Amino acid sequence: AAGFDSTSTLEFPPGFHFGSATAAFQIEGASHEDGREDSIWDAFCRVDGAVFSGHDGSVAADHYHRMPQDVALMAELGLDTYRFSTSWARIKPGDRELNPKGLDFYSRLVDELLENGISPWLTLYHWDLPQALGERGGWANRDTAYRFADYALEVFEHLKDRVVDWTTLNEPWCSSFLSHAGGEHAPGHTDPAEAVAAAHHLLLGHGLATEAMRESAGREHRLGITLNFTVADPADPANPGDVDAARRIDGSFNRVFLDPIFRGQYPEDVLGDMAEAGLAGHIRDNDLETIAAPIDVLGVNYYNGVLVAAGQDPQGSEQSLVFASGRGLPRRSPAVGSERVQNIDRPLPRTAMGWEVQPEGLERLLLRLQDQYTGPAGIPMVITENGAAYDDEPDESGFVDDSAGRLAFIDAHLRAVHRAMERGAEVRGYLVWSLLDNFEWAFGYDKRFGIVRVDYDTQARIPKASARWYAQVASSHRVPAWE
Ligand code: GBH
Repeated sequence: AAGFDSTSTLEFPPGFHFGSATAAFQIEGASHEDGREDSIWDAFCRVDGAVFSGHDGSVAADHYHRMPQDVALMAELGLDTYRFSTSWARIKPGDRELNPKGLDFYSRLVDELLENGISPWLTLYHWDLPQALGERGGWANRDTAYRFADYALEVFEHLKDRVVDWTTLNEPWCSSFLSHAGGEHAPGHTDPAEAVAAAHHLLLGHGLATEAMRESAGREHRLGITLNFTVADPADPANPGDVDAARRIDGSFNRVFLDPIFRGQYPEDVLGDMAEAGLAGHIRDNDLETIAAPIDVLGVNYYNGVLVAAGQDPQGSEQSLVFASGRGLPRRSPAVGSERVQNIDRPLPRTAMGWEVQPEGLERLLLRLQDQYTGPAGIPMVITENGAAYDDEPDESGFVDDSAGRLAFIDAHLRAVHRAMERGAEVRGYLVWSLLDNFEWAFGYDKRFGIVRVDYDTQARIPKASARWYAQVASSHRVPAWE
């Protein structure tokens, strides 16, 4: 792997989990079968210009109909953990009565996994809010937090006999700032005031759900949340403006969620940065106690870091943190309170998403979380997502040799995890994003993150070189030296 030290073989402890991750809307399809109703993403996909080429989730990787084969594939690859999400719109469509057929799909999935020796890791919310709740304001409406806790408890009651690992939310930063301020994700709004409301209500929903599930849980259950992290470094560490830019990005991406969850308070500087958007106005008595309900594990999603400098208000400029995805909807910076920050390009390799490949950022992130958050709380971390999109070029048989891209990326990040563990970070597992090529949100099927290729014409699954390599890693608990 060019640029990374990959010359040694690394051993992971025997109990370390190697698995993969997916999300309901990105792979299932069958969007109106067996009582599933619209989610905000089904509706967003119908908005002109919202998703690349008008792609939608109606078929996706057809996992709803191919679930047993997909589980068999994971077993063949020797993966011991599978992180999936349940679709709220399938289980409790439109916030009505429980839909038994929707729930039954996940019950069968769990059985299938257990029969194949794979531990289910269940995420309750990976962005597919029922559209009926979206129409009532979605996460900007405080009531959605209570509806989420109701739904979470119902799923928990039905599957807690077989599922040990529970995650409330996947990446609340995306469901608040990217969705309500950045305009990039459903519902595609560009209102900072709405985004801070959504962020607080997502945290509240997480706390309420955690409290409800804890009440009903046994000692074996592990409850947690998954956050996405952006590691921000100042372009010039001696320039106070650049240092402040990095502080703001850290605040508006990372600490705005970490501090309420682990310390029961929003950081003062973040409250200040988000004062204009009105963050503090949403906090009611006891909210922060609820949000700080103890958790058992922190899910860490890491893709990239950024180098930042003080800048002008980036509205409409090239220099903002707004991702250059080239679609037609109005956008603004998702980084509420950090608008006057500019992104500085580094001479680093990039993935097909344009994200810089910076494995060393993951090492520092894990050590920092261990030191400041999870360590003091006495809980471990699991990498619940890490992976990369590359422009795959299949041969005639559909095989993709991604050894110089995705495989090298995963190799380098596993090495970073290993270094962090050697230096004291308690990391219990690594779940690669993703098992299958899938619906990459606003990018539709144009970006492929799978270690297994999906041929969208035939729905054939073809393991890429990275999948074969990862299978070796999982079975040997070793990352082999690069040849
Ligand atoms: C995850 O989100 C999702 O959980 C998953 O569903 C998705 O398919 C997967 O990643 C791949 O996208 O450098 O400032 O431009 C990713 C969250 C947040 C990661 C924004 C990259 C870029 C920030 N992303 N981040 S910046």
